[in-house]
Amino acid sequence: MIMRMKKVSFILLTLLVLSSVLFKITNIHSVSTNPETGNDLTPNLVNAGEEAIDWTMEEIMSDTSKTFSSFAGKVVLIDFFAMWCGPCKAAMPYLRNINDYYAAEPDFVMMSVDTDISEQEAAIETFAGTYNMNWFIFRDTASISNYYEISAIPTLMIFNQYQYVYYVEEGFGGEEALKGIIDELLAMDDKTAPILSNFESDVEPISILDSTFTASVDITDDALRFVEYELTLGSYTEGRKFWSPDSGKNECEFVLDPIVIWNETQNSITSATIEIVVQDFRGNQTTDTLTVDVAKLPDTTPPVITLDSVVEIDGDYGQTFDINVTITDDTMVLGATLEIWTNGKLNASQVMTNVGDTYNAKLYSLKVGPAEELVIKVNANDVSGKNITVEFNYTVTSGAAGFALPTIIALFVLSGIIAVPLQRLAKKK
Ligand SMILES: [Ca+2]
Ligand SMILES: [Ca+2]
Repeated sequence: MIMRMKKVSFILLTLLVLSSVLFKITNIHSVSTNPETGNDLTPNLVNAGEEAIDWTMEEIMSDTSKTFSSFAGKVVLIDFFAMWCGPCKAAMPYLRNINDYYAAEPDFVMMSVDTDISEQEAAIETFAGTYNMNWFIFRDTASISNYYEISAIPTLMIFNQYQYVYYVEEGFGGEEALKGIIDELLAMDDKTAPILSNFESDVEPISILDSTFTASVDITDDALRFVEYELTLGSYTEGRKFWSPDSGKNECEFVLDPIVIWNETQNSITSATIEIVVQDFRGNQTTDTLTVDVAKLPDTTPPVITLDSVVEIDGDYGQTFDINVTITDDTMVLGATLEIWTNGKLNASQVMTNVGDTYNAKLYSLKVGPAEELVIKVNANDVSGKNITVEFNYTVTSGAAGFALPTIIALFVLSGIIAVPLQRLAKKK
């Protein structure tokens, strides 16, 4: 019976804590300046793995100045709280349990940081007595909650012995979970640097037609602080950093712009390098470099454009034209636009959307008369910058929706060729 009562009250207390964990700060931390020193602090969304900021603040109960760097070598738990915060108060007995549990552990230290610096020292001392806070207490005069972008309290942060952020938790997730993380850090050896193997790309060679690829690597380590990739292709570089990833296989997808590959291969670049930097939570670092071939593909002809269909749809405010063309190229079409000209004037234009080789434009409410002669101009460019415009004559069917190819005559611009580069057309005008 007693056991059951204990269980029930434990569940109720847990529910109380969980139901109100995220209590939003509304009236503080809109400033990014330390109110006492006037120094600017740059707000910085913190990731597990990032370095801790050093600070100096006065510990309220002992009236002594402490710096964060003086706790190097210890696992540090910081509880961000305010006295007006109900969920913070609800978490205090559990924090007290954690502090008592590690009372004999020299490599652990706990502290509560009051995020509301309008709360006075004397009141905090009374509060500390009420909640048996027998650990370090600070008023956040160094604005570290601002630096770490704490937006809700309680927030708990755990730093490892090397002063890297190891864990961040909004709300209070539970005494046992926190003890599990602290134990993990106290037991962590992590003396050896990360070991890398099988660093490879799933595509080789990369080319303008095969420009998306994934670099992967097997990593062996106790705990990774970050994995960072930097790709270099001629003058082009692209970097990616993953904070605190799981140990094991690590992957990074690169989606290269075909134009970049085209330009670099024109400059006789034949390979890309990917440098990887991996660091563990002790600061041990391992690097490796992967070289991936890049193929230079010839691009000798401009895109070829054929008109597939023109469908007219009657509307109250004009005719809607739904136009499909097929565009192919010896390498890659980068984009296409369509224009409709009436009586030598531009009537409407649109960037075409595509699915595979089929490009579509849907132009709404065009003012065109029955049997009016239109010129449909389609411009396409390929990856090497070859640009072409093809013109098609079209006679409006005046409302009769349907496939209209029989009325289309391709306009000859040069003998034997139905298309010329746009620059040439422009010159003729
Ligand atoms: Ca290690
Ligand atoms: Ca081409």
